[in-house]
Amino acid sequence: MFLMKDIVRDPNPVLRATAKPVEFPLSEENKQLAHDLMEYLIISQDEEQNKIYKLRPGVGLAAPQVGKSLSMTAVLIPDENNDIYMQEVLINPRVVSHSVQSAALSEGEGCLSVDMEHHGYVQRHDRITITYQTLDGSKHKKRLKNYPAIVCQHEIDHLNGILFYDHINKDNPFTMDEDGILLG
Ligand code: UDB
Ligand code: ZN
Repeated sequence: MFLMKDIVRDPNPVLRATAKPVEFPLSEENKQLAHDLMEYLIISQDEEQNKIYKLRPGVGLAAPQVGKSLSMTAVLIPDENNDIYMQEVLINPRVVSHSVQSAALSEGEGCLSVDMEHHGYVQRHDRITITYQTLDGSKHKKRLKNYPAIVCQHEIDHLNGILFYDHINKDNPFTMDEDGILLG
């Protein structure tokens, strides 16, 4: 299992590399990686277990964040009732289309790999369509909006060497597009 010490921190160059596509059938090593990424999220969101292992509760964790430059990310996204909205290991994910309308979390963003705080609105697309593969190699297409769309954009950015603060306007961190919406 992954612990906080295994999570690579900015400015490690692996966080700025373009992740390699994952090939199918999945190697045993990559199956284990997929399992371990999701395991981190599950344990980190469990109030008893995250205390024991001192894990920071995460909604997404991408392979480059554990030092593997591979196009794979796990997401475990709760809904308003704290039920599971989306639990998936996304392999070779891509944003294939997106809304013109932008969105940002009103509280800004953080990252398990970024220890420094960066205040400001992280402007993203409010709605996206992604394609990805799952563990068995099957191909999927999914439409996402609002918070789940933000999380998936943050994670897919990791596979392209992009960190959340790259999207914050340097001169005016709290600017938003004309018709952009604030979430949360
Ligand atoms: C997070 N957590 O996981 F709904 F368990 C952030 C951190 C950086 C503050 C740990 C988070 O948003 N909290 C959260 C929300 C829940 C349930 C829960 C925890 N990430 C993931 C990350 O760094 N992935 O690379 C940062 C988020 C900022 C916007 C989307 C992802
Ligand atoms: Zn992150």
